[in-house]
Order: sequence, then C-alpha cells, then structure tokens
Amino acid sequence: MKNPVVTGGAGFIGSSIVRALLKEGAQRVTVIDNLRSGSEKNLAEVAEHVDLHVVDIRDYDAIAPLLEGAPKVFHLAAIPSVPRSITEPVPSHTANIDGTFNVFRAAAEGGAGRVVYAASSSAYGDTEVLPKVESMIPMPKSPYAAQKLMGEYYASVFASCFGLTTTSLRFFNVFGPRQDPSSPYSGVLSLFMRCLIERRPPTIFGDGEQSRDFTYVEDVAGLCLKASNAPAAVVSGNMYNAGNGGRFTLNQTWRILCGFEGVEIEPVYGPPRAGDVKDSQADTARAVRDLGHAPRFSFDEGLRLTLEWY
Ligand code: UD2
Repeated sequence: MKNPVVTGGAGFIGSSIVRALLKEGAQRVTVIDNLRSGSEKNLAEVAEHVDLHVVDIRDYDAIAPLLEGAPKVFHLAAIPSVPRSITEPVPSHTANIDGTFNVFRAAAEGGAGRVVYAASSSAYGDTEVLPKVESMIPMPKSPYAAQKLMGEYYASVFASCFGLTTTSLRFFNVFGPRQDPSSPYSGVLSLFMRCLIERRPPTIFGDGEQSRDFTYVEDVAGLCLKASNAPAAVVSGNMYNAGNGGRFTLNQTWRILCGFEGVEIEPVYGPPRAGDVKDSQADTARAVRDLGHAPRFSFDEGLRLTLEWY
C-alpha cells in the first residue's frame, strides 16, 4: 500500500494533517512542498515518518509520479492570502489554479484513491445573512477567493467527468501552533500573538468590527481525515464548511488576548484592506451530518494553546 500524500504538508495546516495521519495509523506520509512558506521545522519530530519532496505543484512532471496510486491525497499547497493575491496576482493564480489542476489531473491519471481539497470560506464573499451555508451562491471578492472557488469547481468536475473521488472543505480562518507570523500576509491571529508577546500594538485594518469564525487547526485536520474516510458515495464531488460555527470581531479577539496576559494595549487602526470580507461564520450542519464534524476546541482553549506555543 502506498502512502497518503499531503501537498503543502510542511505548512501550518498541512503539517497538522501529517501528524493526524500518523496518529491514525499511517506508517509513512509523503509530503510535497516547495518550502516557500512551509518549513521542515514544522515536521521536525515526525521527520523520520515523512518522505519530503521539495517540488512545486506547478511542475506536473515532478508531482505526477508522487501521486500515482496514493490511497488519499490532501491538497493544501497554495499561496493562501487575500492581499497577496492582489499585490502578486500572477504567482497566486499559477499556484492556486494551475497547481491545483495539476494535482487533480495527476491524481486522476495516477489512479489515486481520493482527493480532499482545502477550499476557502472567502468564496462566499459578503452574504446578506449569517451563518454561511453551502447552498449560498458564491461571490468571491478577491483573486484568492476566485482561485479557491475554481479549485472547488475542478474538484467537482474531476469527480463527475473523470471518476476521481474528491471532497472540498471550505476552511474558515484556521489558527493554532506553527502558524508563521513572519510575513505581512500571515494570518491575523499569528500577528496578534506576536504583538501581544512583544507588548506592541497590532495594526487592525478597518474598524476592527469585522468578524471571523476562527477555527482551531486540530479540528480542521480532524475534519480532513473524516472527509477522507467517509463513504465516497456520500461525499464525492461535494463541498463542506470547515468552521467552528461561532464568530468574534477583531476588537473582541484582541481584548481577549490582552486579558490573558493582564495588559491593556490599544491597537493602531489602518485603512480597510481591499478584498476583505466583512463577517464570516460557518453553518456546520452539513459537515456534522455527512462527516461527523465535532469541533473539540473552543475559541478560548484554542487561543490559550496557541499562545503557549508562541
Ligand atoms: C481568508 C479566508 C480564510 C482563509 C484565509 C487564507 C475569509 C473570511 N477568510 O482569511 O478562510 O482562506 O483567507 O489566507 O475570507 N487583519 C488586520 N491586521 C493584520 C492582519 C489582518 O486587521 O495585521 C484583518 C484583515 O483585514 C481581515 C482579518 O484580519 O479583516 C483576517 O485576516 P487574515 O489575513 O487573517 O484572514 P482572511 O480573513 O483574509
């Protein structure tokens, strides 16, 4: 039996999926990662069970043999940032659309068992009502959102036209240990954590009243595994929200974090970011029904565990 494959497996979320697979009983996991935003450090204590291939998903010939016969493929590799897709549209497009097409094509041609695709809550855009349900018409507001939505469409047609079992999970603002705060494009919670530890004010884009369904990384990794084990007849070609079901504004979140450390630091407010969604909250009913989704970490617990790691 060949190993499961995680593209982007040296990244923050991908490396959690690698750990979850090993915990579930996989002997080894194949990781495909160009190490641009991922890092070998993220796999340090599991390295002896990982076959790391430093290749780019834009290179079809390099990835095709690695996906051949894989029982499960988790496709996480991407350039995951709304603002970066606006400042650097070309690499964002080629990685997120061309690279994603390559992964589905290689999985289909190589007879892979199934692909679980990391889609994004950004596909919804600004909806009139919350929470956001899978049946809503998508309204992407940024190149990144459009690219991630295109990946879902490919997942669906690779299932219907090429007989590949695929499932898309729309990740809702994932956070947790190993999220890298070193780039201006980093997830807001990693940046907040670093500011808190260094006792510096964070920059909040807009009035801070935008809200997010922050979802702890282990809950998302667990759901990815559930999607990979669910009956293909139920989940193939489908898309599910991968969120916690709650939402917090950035102002609330910063106050909670300051409360943990007993400090009071006023954020600095900047202009709103182009392409930003106002509010985000997942309806989890479909994922609960079909995948047995059961988030284990409250926001408070997730924040505490993450802060300990930083
Ligand atoms: C989007 C998706 C998310 C995931 C992610 C990948 C939505 C609702 N969510 O996350 O599911 O795909 O993209 O990157 O579209 N912010 C600040 N200060 C900072 C950094 C960010 O105020 O220093 C704000 C930012 O303007 C936004 C919020 O924090 O309103 C969250 O930003 P983010 O970059 O962490 O994630 P977001 O929502 O673009």
